[in-house]
Amino acid sequence: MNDTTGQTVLDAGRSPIDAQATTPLPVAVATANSEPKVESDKAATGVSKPAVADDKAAPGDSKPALVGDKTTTGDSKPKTAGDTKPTSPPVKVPGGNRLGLTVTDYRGADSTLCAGCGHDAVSSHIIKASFDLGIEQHRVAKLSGIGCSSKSPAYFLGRAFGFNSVHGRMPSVATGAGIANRNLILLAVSGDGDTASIGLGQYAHVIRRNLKMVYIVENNGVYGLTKGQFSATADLGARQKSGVLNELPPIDLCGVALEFGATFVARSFSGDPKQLQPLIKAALAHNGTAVIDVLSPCVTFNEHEGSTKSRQWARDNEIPIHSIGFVPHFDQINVDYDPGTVKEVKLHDGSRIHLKKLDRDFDPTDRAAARRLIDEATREKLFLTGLIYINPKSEGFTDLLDLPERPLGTLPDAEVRPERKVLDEIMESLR
Ligand SMILES: Cc1ncc(C[n+]2csc(CCOP(=O)(O)OP(=O)(O)O)c2C)c(N)n1
Ligand code: SF4
Ligand SMILES: [Mg+2]
Repeated sequence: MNDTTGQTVLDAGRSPIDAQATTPLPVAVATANSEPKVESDKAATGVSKPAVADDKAAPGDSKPALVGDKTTTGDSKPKTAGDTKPTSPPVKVPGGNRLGLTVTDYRGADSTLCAGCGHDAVSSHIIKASFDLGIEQHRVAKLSGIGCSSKSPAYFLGRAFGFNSVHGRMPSVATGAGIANRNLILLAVSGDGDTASIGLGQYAHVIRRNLKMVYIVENNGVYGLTKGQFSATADLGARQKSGVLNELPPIDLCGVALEFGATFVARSFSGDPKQLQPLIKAALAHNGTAVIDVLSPCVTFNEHEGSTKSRQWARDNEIPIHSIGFVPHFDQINVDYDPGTVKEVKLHDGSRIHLKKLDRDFDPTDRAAARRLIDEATREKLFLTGLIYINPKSEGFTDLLDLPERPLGTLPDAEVRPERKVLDEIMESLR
């Protein structure tokens, strides 16, 4: 994922969504083929293709083009990971975003997941959020481990870079990528097995380091890929389809994230685009590890009565703690919220999160309140969703490391390899 061209990369340390119109990507040429029509809000129930919730764009069917694809118009020069170098202005496309791209350009390959899988709905929300923000895909590294959830990065942002790691080891790969190129937008998708079971140690340390990344857990309470065994997030008393009872208490991924020092903790449901899409946008703007624990039902192995991770259960039990809006820093629109009922959280890049109070008075910048909320949810068996905690002044790991402005991956050999003489001196000093 390194920039192998040695090009100068400008504006290191800018926000992922801060490169307004600096690096327009090639615009896909419409072809007569393939991509199904964009679906509306019902997001991926009964379809195996990530539908794009709330989409009004996508004129015509256009197949996503690869970076540097010869069939594209505009700037067809290949882009390198994290490159923020300005090129030509965006080509205006009806219904296009600030880069001149349509929502279709943010899709990936056709999904091979089961029809109705919650993970496809999450992919559709990532597509829509990235389109809305005008994310530059060549700056994105999609990261995952192993599982149905971890397969899903193939189904969104088809022009981005990607790395499918060993089971539970995605955070290490993300850390390496983020350090090698601080301009990368790290967008990780994991599962409850990948994160709460085999990967719990890695989850703890990436959060503790506060690596700037979006960490989405598609949580279905089971190991979907290996046919539905309980994971460590399965609720006490939950039953498998076969009737097997779970007798172990669950690990609450938001609760432990707070314990590990997380600076952004949210919980949502794959079938709630109005809440999940602004949360994904806020996570992309956050300077640190942004955890979003998403209840994402496995319709094949955990959709029966007795499951506490089914679509019906989530619909019947979801209690949003606020309604959430996100205004990116480049958008100057006025938000129509009554004063006194809204909490505004300003992020380091100037983006704003608006939280409209519902039935409870909750301040997501108060860590102790966040802990109480999670305790209450566990005690009362409530499925409370929304932004649970955020530290708007969070400092990401690469800020702490005193790295040079220029991404390490772009430094020439002469600057990263010590001369023979220097190595000899080090060896000598160790004798
Ligand atoms: C080291 C290792 N151990 C076990 C497995 C088998 N395995 C593959 S996926 C998986 C669990 C996936 O569960 P989860 O992360 O919840 O993803 P889901 O399929 O539910 O989306 C397991 C145990 C493996 N691939 N590698
Ligand atoms: S087995 Fe479950 S988690 Fe995997 S694709 Fe099917 S529905 Fe989704
Ligand atoms: Mg799972």
